[in-house]
Amino acid sequence: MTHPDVDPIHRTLDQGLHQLASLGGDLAEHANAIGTILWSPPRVVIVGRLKAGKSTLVNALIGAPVAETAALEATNVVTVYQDGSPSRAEVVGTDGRRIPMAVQHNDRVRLPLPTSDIAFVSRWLPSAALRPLTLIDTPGLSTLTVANDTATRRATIDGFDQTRSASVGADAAVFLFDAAPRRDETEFLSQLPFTPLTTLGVLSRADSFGEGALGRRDPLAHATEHAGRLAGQLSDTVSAVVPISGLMAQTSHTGMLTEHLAAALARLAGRPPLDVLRLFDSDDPDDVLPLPLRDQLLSHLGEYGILHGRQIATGGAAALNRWLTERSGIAALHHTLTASTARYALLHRAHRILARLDQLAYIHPARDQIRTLAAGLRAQPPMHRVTVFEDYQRMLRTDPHAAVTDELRTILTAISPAGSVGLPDDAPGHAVVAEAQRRLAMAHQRSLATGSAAEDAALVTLLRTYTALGHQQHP
Ligand SMILES: Nc1nc2c(ncn2[C@@H]2O[C@H](COP(=O)(O)OP(=O)(O)OP(=O)(O)O)[C@@H](O)[C@H]2O)c(=O)[nH]1
Ligand SMILES: [Mg+2]
Repeated sequence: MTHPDVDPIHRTLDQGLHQLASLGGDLAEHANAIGTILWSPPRVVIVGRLKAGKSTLVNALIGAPVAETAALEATNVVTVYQDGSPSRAEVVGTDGRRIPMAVQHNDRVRLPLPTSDIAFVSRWLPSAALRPLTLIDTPGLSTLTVANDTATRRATIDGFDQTRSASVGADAAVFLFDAAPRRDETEFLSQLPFTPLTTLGVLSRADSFGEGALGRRDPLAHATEHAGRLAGQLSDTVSAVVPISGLMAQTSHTGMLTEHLAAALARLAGRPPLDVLRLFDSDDPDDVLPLPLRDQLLSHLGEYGILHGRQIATGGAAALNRWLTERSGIAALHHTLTASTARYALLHRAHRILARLDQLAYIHPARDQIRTLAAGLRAQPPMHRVTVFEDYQRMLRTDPHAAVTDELRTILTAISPAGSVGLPDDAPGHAVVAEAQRRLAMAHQRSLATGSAAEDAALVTLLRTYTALGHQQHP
């Protein structure tokens, strides 16, 4: 992620907010409030079906067991995890009320309001992992638990339209599913204000994928293959699908694995696999492995971790931890999240800031000055990418399969001028100029008869982009 000090979008927005504050009156306060968005990391919301493994993954990403994952207990409030000291929490009511709460070490947060009156809980904890991204855990989507569904919807969808006090203000989503996502899940996702660029698919529970630990195929390899297929099928929804065993990642990343557990697991090395699983299926006392230890191994490692990790466990907890980390898929997820999803989440965050300015211009007596300021901000060269992103977002809603939508996405994902016009990154400069001019002519042609206001705006942006590319000297 780009450091805010050198990120030109960040710098431009910061200057804009200073200008806003200098307009005087209560605008300094407004500038400060909007500045809080600018100075906090982009926010990634984790969504998915009930028991998909969301909280487990949140713990693995944070590196501490802070989110509730008890097998019988579902997450029932939306919780925002952000870096900060001291460790504390604040409940935000659906009426906008904020109630601070102390948090005891490793203690559950006791909620001061009924869950139906809670918009979300803000939870601060000192964590380097939360510096680049704030993570938001949500109650699982399910037709069976309407109350939980409502909480997630309110915080992620409805909050955007209404007072915003009930909204957690997310910039990107991690969408968790096992096997294939169901229709109601993809429908829910399509209602979120995200794009495929700001939505990362995660195939969860990869360690029990397909036939599971005893199947003919390795479930992790099978899940990887399936994730690739799903990414193709879901390309209208997600940027990629990453397979993950949240359980193995959580155990290896939160200090849950102890030398004691590794030694217990090592005692099973060499036993036939069926014998091992039979032992875990029964409640019989066993001299080699007492019942409480068996339960602990199962809840920390799962069947796959037990069967395939027991030989490795003979080398000790550190070796087992390394193996769990490597097999879990957490590194790939982390990389995609911070290198790709976060990049677009930053654009979404800039969009949220501009939207707040627009909203302020709508209600404030100094509306003309604020409007001029916002327009001036949008016209600055570093903000061009944000405009492209906003147009892309609008086009996805209006006409996702239009050629214009595709061109906007190409520009957003390009890493070179050549890429922006759909050419290979190493295409020669004259070819880039020629293609930009060809696209410019096409955009002119198309702007004579557009289908919507969104397309009008998008074409203005495309014309600006191609005009610049068509005049430049490209190496
Ligand atoms: N084998 C296996 N089990 C997992 C994995 N991830 C989560 N689980 C188990 O699945 C159960 C539910 O996990 P949670 O992380 O609480 O799921 P959730 O999506 O947060 O659930 P809700 O908040 O109730 O919607 C727990 O018992 C986890 O230990 C995984 O990758 N592999
Ligand atoms: Mg949960």
